Amino acid sequence: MFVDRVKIYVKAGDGGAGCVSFRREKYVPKGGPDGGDGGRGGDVILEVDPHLFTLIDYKYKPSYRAQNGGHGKGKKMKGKDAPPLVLRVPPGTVVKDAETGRILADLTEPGQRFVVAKGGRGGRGNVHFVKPWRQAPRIAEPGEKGEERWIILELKLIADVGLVGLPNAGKSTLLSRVSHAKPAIADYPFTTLYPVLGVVRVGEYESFVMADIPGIIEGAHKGVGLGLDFLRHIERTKVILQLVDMSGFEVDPFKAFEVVEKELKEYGQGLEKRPRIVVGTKIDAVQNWALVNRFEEFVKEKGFDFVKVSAVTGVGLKELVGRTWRLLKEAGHGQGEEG
Ligand SMILES: Nc1nc2c(ncn2[C@@H]2O[C@H](COP(=O)(O)OP(=O)(O)OP(=O)(O)O)[C@@H](O)[C@H]2O)c(=O)[nH]1
Ligand SMILES: [Mg+2]
Repeated sequence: MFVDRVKIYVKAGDGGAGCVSFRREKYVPKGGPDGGDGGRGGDVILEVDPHLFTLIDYKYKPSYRAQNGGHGKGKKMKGKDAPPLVLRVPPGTVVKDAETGRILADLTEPGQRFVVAKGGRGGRGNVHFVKPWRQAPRIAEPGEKGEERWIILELKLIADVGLVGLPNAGKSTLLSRVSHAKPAIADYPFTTLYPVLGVVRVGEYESFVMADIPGIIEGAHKGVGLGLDFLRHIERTKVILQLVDMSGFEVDPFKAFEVVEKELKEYGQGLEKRPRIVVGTKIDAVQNWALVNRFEEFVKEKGFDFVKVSAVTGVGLKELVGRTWRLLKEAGHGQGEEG
């Protein structure tokens, strides 16, 4: 199962208490104070693990507590510092404060860390409280409380290129043809229920990541179908490929184009202004070429590049990858990422 939004509770460890203690030695009836400090409570840390792709682990366990620091002891012994509690998250995890909705961190790089709740400092032992007028202090500090908060983890996948289109447009089939990804493919709408990423090779050394998301239908931005939630996963993409079924069996391409265009707009993140290529799919099964030609003109008038492909015969796939790559380059792909 794919989970891309969870609400969890995190609590850092409390600091250990400082100790009240006095030296006991032979022949020294009243030894001085020797109570040690408490140890630090453990932080709760989020860390990006590049091998994770979902937040599913957090769905079933919504609460996390780091250990408390050890209490101080006699003979000036300091309590043990508690280890941090490290929670692994997939790349692309946005961390929000559940109460205010404020974004606390956007975790994208493998190994990137964020302290989401800070452990409490240990309390000072009674050795620190000696004053000229108070040689035998019976006081020590309690440990500081560890921070606690409710947070929302929201996954926005990191991909360079996003595939959008009506259900059945051929998105998953395309991804399976240009990458090693094995998304579910079937002859009915809403086959894809969660995003799938694939790496598309361009030549020998270069590649980009393509995201297949569930089909979009009219009203997706209002929560109809599956589309709304998943548009989030193309928020980070630099290029959008809009797939339109050209076979003419089921859908009118003009209508198909407008529906998706509208949903991209309504989503509200400027997705409709992203560099985009319109891809005419299932070109091997075209019923009405006049319709295809009219649609091509319509798309070009709108200022988009148009590529005709067939995942069955392979026609146009190479060209599509090439043009996508060029558009990515223009959008600044790969800059500063080498080395
Ligand atoms: N003839 C032909 N059929 C295709 C082509 N590409 C996809 N199909 C068929 O179209 C149907 C839908 O393909 P999918 O790749 O599952 O479509 P999708 O856009 O991922 O659909 P959802 O996941 O429901 O949004 C399947 O039966 C595919 O075999 C193509 O190039 N030519
Ligand atoms: Mg699909």
